[in-house]
Amino acid sequence: MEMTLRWYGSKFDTVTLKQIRQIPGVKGVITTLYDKAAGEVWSRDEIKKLKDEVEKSGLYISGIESVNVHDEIKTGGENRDKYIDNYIETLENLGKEDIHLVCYNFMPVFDWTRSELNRKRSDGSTVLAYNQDDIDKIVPEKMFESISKDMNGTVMPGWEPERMEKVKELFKMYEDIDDEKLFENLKYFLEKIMPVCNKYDIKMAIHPDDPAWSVFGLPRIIINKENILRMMNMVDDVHNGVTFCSGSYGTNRNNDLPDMIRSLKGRIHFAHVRNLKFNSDRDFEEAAHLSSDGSFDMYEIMKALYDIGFDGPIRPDHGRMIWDEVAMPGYGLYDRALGAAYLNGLWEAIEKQNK
Ligand code: CS2
Ligand code: MN
Repeated sequence: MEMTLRWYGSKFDTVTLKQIRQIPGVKGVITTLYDKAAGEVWSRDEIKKLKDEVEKSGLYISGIESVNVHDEIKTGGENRDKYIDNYIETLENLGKEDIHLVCYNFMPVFDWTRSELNRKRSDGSTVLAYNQDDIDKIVPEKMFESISKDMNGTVMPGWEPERMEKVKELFKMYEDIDDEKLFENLKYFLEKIMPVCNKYDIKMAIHPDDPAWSVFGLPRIIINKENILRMMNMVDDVHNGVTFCSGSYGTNRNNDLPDMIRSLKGRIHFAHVRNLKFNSDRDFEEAAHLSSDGSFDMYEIMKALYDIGFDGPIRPDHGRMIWDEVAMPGYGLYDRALGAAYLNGLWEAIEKQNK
């Protein structure tokens, strides 16, 4: 296991590399070229510049989150081959710069969906939250407006203004796409990119849909054990793997997280570990990482990762906003640093117990 933190780049992140370097046990960052639109080629120069900047601070790049997949690829549109070629070129440039992990998602239109970005908890911290009744009242096209006023002046992944201007068009693109078609399009994409992944040993790690069910009538497929095993088997290559995100799979309470981890042995290339607190079946909020603050047994999650011999990067995911920090919701420094320290502590204990 390698503890990392997500970093959006000096132009976008309120957290600095210097701060990340001071979190005990964190040596790697998970980063991205945040201003690249889905479908654009990442040049070798741009990647090299990012890499140099990270390395100058005493850290290194553990992986990319995300190289976003264009909607033409997800919908199997007539331009998909062009965008897949661009994606391959980006992977090739990443490979040449010695980067071997790419997280991506295959969610239609919206990335993760939440009904609130600043829900106040009893300790005064604020968190991202999801309430199904509130979501049911939202017109999807208006979703961006409600999200954008809570972004604390930042741009959140998947909620870029340029993208949301086109939200109507985007919905239209998915009109005829159901789960089966989405699976087919994912398979087509994966088959095309596997050769370059094999050549440069790039592990693709698909991020689950969050929440792990259909929202606004859009298809969602990376939601449970059955589907993720289907996805791995349909392109049976070790480079076709997963990001295990406890907070995303965990939105569906039928998902047994430790069991899922065990059945994905060898194919989990990246892990996001965070806790959720369920207030009811239709309402949850993002809790502190500590087990007792939420609904998950974080020890069992870390133990399952340990038991399958997981040796990839792991990162605390969405933190609470605490200590008056102003940052991108979910991506402040303080609570994610606490999360990293806690997860490191669990790991050390599990490791020592097993020796
Ligand atoms: C999210 C996503 O849960 C998460 O990690 O913040 O934005 C995630 O980074 C993407 O879906 C991965 O492509
Ligand atoms: Mn995640």
